[in-house]
Amino acid sequence: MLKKALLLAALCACTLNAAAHEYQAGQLHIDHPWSRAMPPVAPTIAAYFVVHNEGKTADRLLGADTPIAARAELHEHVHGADGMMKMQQVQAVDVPVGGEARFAPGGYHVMLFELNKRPALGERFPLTLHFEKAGDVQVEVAVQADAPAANAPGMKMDGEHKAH
Ligand SMILES: [Cu+2]
Repeated sequence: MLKKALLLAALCACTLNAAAHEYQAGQLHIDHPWSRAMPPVAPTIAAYFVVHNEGKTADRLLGADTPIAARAELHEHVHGADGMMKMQQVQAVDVPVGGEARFAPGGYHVMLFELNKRPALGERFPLTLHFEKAGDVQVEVAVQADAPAANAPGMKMDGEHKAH
């Protein structure tokens, strides 16, 4: 019953905001994959999304690939010793039971290199996520000007508000 209500809320959000989309893959729920629209000269682009684990076993995101880029890497931003933000590749990102893996600007992201196509604002491109347990999950990444509202109706399902 609760599940049904949440689903309806999500559908309503989709009607109001055409860009909102989400995916269910077994115990994993993937919210709104998106990428910031970049100028055509940008050498790389980044993809963001949130993976919720609604099951009873932990999973891990091990990698990704997309037809629009030769290479996709999992990256995180870290504070360097000099106080500057820099990014580095990670081999896997945990999706804990009852928790989430949050890919967002300033944190984890899927970085795409050697682009053979630059999707324009308003377009979507396919991205396949490789999970250790859930296997391969294909999502569509929406190219938009700004980050999605984190607490838009239907987008936030765990009622959790993080300070950062
Ligand atoms: Cu990066």
